Amino acid sequence: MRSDRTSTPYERLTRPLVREGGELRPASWEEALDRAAAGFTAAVRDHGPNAFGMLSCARATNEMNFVAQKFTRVVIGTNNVDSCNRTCHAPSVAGLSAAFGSGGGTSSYSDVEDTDLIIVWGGNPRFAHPIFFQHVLKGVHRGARLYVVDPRRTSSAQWADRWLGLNVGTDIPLAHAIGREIIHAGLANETFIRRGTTGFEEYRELVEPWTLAAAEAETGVPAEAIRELAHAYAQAERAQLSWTLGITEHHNATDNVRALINLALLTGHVGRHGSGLQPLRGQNNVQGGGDMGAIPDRLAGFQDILDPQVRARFEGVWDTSIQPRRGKTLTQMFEAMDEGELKALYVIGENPVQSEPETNKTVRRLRSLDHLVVQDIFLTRTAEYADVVLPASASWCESDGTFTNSERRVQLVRKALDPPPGARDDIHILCDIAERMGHPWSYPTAEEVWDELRSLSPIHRGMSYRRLEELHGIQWPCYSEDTLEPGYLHARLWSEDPAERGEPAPFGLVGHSPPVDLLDDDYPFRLTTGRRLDDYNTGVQTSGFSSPLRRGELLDISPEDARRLGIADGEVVRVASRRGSVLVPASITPSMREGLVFMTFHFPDQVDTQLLTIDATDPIAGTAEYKAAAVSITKVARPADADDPVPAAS
Ligand SMILES: Nc1nc2c(c(=O)[nH]1)N[C@H]1C(S)=C(S)[C@@H](COP(=O)(O)OP(=O)(O)OC[C@H]3O[C@@H](n4cnc5c(=O)[nH]c(N)nc54)[C@H](O)[C@@H]3O)O[C@H]1N2
Ligand SMILES: Nc1nc2c(c(=O)[nH]1)N[C@H]1C(S)=C(S)[C@@H](COP(=O)(O)OP(=O)(O)OC[C@H]3O[C@@H](n4cnc5c(=O)[nH]c(N)nc54)[C@H](O)[C@@H]3O)O[C@H]1N2
Ligand SMILES: [Mo]
Repeated sequence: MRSDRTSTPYERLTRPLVREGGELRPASWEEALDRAAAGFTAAVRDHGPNAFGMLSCARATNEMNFVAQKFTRVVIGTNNVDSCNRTCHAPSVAGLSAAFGSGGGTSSYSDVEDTDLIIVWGGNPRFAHPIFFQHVLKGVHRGARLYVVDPRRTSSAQWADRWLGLNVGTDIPLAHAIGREIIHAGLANETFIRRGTTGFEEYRELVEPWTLAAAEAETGVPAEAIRELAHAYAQAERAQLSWTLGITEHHNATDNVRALINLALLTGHVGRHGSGLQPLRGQNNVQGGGDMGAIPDRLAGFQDILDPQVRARFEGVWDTSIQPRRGKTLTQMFEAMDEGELKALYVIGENPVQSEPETNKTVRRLRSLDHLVVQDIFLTRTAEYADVVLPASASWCESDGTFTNSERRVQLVRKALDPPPGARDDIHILCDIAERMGHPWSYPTAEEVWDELRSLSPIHRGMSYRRLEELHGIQWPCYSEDTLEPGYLHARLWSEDPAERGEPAPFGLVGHSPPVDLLDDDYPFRLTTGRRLDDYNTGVQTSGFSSPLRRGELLDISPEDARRLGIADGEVVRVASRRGSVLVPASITPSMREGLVFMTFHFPDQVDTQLLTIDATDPIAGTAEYKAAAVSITKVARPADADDPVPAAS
């Protein structure tokens, strides 16, 4: 049920805390660091290094992420390091890697300004990626057509030439029908298919059943709109396809990504200026965190942990041996807590209690740990379960370092403010714990971390701080200090010379699989969750300001459904899934389709949306199906009938 915590702003952490007699109490840095290190040492001694897990912060710098993964691999000796990339774009990385051998988006923001057609598929950049959306609008201003594929008519869709409002979880039928229509209309790019791809014949057979009529029945999108998009995309000289969580937060997310990539392979809309594929990464440095190796299967620069030569290079520089196997993903770390296999967790700048699906399960799992260390700038709900809480400085304004954005551009950030007294830089905290565990590292400046990274990661080698400053950022790959690569990837696939072309991109042979949480008479509404403009993720960093636009958590519902259920605007309703229920004010929203409702997860202290979401995950990437829960909606006759407090609409 609902938490009894109020939505008061979070206070900046200024003192370490340690648990004593069940309560957190203030402690000196010495005591807190000793406790943190002792707990990790004990877990490794008693259960081995794989009983440890690290969640690294996607808001913090590349340098901090590099040190966090090095701590995991060298001080502890495991590859169990991951971040919130798992909850958003791990499927994009997996799908792009399977097709092209590397997991980054293929284009630059400038490609979006200089193109003929832009598809925004399963994303709402007007709210969630406003800077990218400015580039989209520039493209539109210069004549590009804009298509938006989203179950909701979002504020991004309101700028589009055409909005395709599909049923949640039917992206593969829609993509396959577009592919089939392109093939049948003779609009496939035969040159590119021959040179740059494999598996076209199998793909053609796979999509054959998805006629326009079959796709209309499954997706709810009119056949004529599907046909229009297919023809427009295939006939455009240049076209950009970008996607976000509407594609990746599903139990079959990697398949979804492959289905979209297929469309680019079919039309040759990749590997050229103005044509490409763009997953818009979520947190400010989630791209960089992965690039630094803060993921369980890759060392810095997307180098495969299973490759002995790669490991040998890192082992030489770090004077250690790296386990020749993939570590646990964030999802697998939580599952391993159930089995008693994961005993110690170091959480730097993540709030899983409020960001993971099924809150009750997450709390039970964290309670099963022997040792939980949380290093954050605020006392989060996750920190409330910690044995040690360490107050950090905020990377984005209180540290030096670099960030990497969605177009793979590495940019310098400079410290602008001093952290509050008592808080310490993330890298220094990591080094203080490493020292207590027998690894006296010294990184007096972020630049020293960066130079170590450059010595190990070929795609970053040419990016000295001096050059990053001079050029206002550099996109990877950048192999040497006197070269720059084009801003788009995979031009090689167009080459006439097979040797230069290298590995072709395979079509992804993926089938449709509807959402796990089925709709039935008891749970007839499809709940999808996502973001609003004025708030950020679990609300920790945005709870402290007021804005006339912020109205707290709301259930967006179509006027037709509201009328049928007799619900007035602002009236509190009960929303229940097979896992839990919450009370939330309804917001009658004309842009919602019938049968669909929407909530955020920005106000967990007011309404805990994660009580409703389902822990069904993509088997390849581990991402949860946040975008598709089955729920019921009932009127709460009088607030007094409610067995828990009713949140007010404001
Ligand atoms: N203001 C703000 N900006 C943010 C954030 C924030 O919290 N607030 N968070 C950041 C983070 S971490 C991330 S990952 C990004 C996320 O950025 P987005 O992915 O753009 O954000 P969401 O609102 O989660 O989801 C996008 C859209 O997916 C649609 N959708 C749901 N189900 C489906 C489906 O089955 N198919 C299709 N095609 N679409 C579907 C939803 O209706 C929604 O409009 O935003 C980042 N930017
Ligand atoms: N229902 C539902 N759930 C979702 C999603 C959804 O669409 N629907 N989206 C998922 C997605 S895409 C994401 S990314 C996750 C987000 O999940 P989380 O990453 O767990 O949530 P945030 O609120 O972004 O938490 C960030 C934390 O980092 C801390 N922090 C910020 N800067 C620093 C720093 O420099 N150093 C340190 N040490 N800490 C710092 C903040 O104080 C905050 O506590 O949620 C996921 N959960
Ligand atoms: Mo995200």
